[in-house]
Amino acid sequence: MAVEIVTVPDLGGAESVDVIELSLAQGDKVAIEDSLLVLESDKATMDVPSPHEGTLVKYLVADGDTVKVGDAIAEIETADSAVAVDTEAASASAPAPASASEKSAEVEKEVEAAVATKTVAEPVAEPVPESSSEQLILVPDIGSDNPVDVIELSVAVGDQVEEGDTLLVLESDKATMDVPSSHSGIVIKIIAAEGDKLNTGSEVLVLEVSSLDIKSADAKSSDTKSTSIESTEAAQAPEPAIPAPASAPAPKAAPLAQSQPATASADNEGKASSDVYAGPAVRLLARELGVSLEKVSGSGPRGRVQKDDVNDYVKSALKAGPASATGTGIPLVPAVDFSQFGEIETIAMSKIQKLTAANMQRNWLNVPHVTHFDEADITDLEAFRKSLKDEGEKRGIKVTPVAFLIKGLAAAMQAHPEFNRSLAADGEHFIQKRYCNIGMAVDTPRGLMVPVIKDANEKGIWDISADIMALASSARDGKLKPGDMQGGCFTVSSLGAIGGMGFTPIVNSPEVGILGVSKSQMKPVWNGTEFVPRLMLPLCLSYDHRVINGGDAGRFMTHLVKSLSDIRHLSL
Ligand code: CAO
Repeated sequence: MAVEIVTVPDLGGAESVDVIELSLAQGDKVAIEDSLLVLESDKATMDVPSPHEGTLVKYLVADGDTVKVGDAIAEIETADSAVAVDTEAASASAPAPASASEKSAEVEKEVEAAVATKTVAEPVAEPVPESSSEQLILVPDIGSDNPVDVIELSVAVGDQVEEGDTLLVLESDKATMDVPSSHSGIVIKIIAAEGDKLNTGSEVLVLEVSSLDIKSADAKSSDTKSTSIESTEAAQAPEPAIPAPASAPAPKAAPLAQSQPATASADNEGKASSDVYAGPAVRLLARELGVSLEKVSGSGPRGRVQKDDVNDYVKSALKAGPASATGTGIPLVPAVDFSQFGEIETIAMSKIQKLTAANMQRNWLNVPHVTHFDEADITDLEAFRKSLKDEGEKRGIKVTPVAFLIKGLAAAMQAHPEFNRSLAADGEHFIQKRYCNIGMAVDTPRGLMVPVIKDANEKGIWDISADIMALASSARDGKLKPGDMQGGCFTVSSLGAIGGMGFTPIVNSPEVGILGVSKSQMKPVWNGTEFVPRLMLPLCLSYDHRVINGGDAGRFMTHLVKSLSDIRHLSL
């Protein structure tokens, strides 16, 4: 065990900087490269990564202190006493710290680039012939050989930009920087794209500039002392974007306490993410979590977004549930205290009821439903079914209309295979199933269960009826096995024994269709010359309109109605 003192690394020319955030708490475990604290000059904000692994004993500075290179900032208790305190010493010491020192050296280099950008590269423009009106803008010296990400393009083709306007925002894992325009002009071509990795000298965009603007930019560039930008066509150096946005006072002009209470939170709604006041580590975290920084309120000094703000944003998004996480913005139903209106009892939902509730809500929200209504003349089917009664008693099988429905559905699905599809997870493919399993909703005391009749297309009425009986009784007795409820392609929900004229069942996604069946009734039907009494069965087909069109549904239902009305079709 040893206690190591961490000091302020090379600030790349900045004489002193402010401590604006202590990233850890006393006693926290710290890994190499974890941010210990955040420093801010008037040009950049930078995380100071830990060169050691261990436990934070204490900070030797406080939020708001001004520090300079070499100042002690924290004590870290390490297991390995060989770890050196400063990065140069570290590079000359043990192998483990060597990797830290390499990284620290890299960090220093990038910090230098971020902090000292003004000295590295004041506005520089290439000598351009007076007649030229197109200006190719390149990435200036970014102070590192490592490519950096384009995280935001701040202009579009056709935009008028003024000299100094931000053209795009670059980000390494240690610093974020704006690339300002070296000229005024109109953007006529954008070469770089968001997500590209760029190096010093990479092409950014082309501006159309007036020759006057070119001369004025040249005049400025001739005063420049820059030595790093070799390209004659480079834009002016990147301005660190992390410092406070224009509205926030610079630290030296207005100390934190005077500008805004530290507890104030900044509403970043409506800002571009590059305009949000946040450090590189926070930006990296937000990117990793897929959080748009402009949606996060900053609770740090001057509204700076901190890691906790990003984490809190994610937590509240998750708490709000899938509806709001997926952006559907479903408002919550307010909780009501019903006891104020009379006596109440709170009843715990069964596991099945909870699952059903979640599945119904998921399917209702995800599937664009349409319900198609029709009725089948089952007068002959019913006469035939009744004729099977004696045979059924001998076999111990009761045949109900549901068996014919399942048989009819399997045939209709074979004739119209789009009803035996699912939408692939990528939303760009259909999965066509070559098997045909039909789920059957069963009303049980514990809730709704949907066992599956396997290979319904290969079974006759006796086998299907036997399956219905066995599965319905297992469901009611709570004896269904998980395999009994898996692999369904389509569902039938029969309320025929209960009543009703029709209903709109909810598709059991990822299936694409469900057939609701209501109670058959004798109705007067016009046969062309007279009204005759016929037993009519109401059918309600709900389907996923992402996969099934209205025409498909009409053809499917017509096929089904025809085969139920004349069951000889089922034998074809
Ligand atoms: N019209 C008129 N009578 C019908 C009928 C219909 N559409 N369907 C069935 N029947 C009659 C049968 O003819 C039978 O009567 P008989 O005994 O006189 O012949 C009786 O109803 C049988 O009913 P059942 O419910 O015992 O059997 P079933 O095969 O018709 O249905 C099952 C099985 C499991 C589908 C059913 O019991 C069930 O649980 N249905 C509820 C489904 C449900 O809850 N859906 C809603 C889901 S969304 O909330």
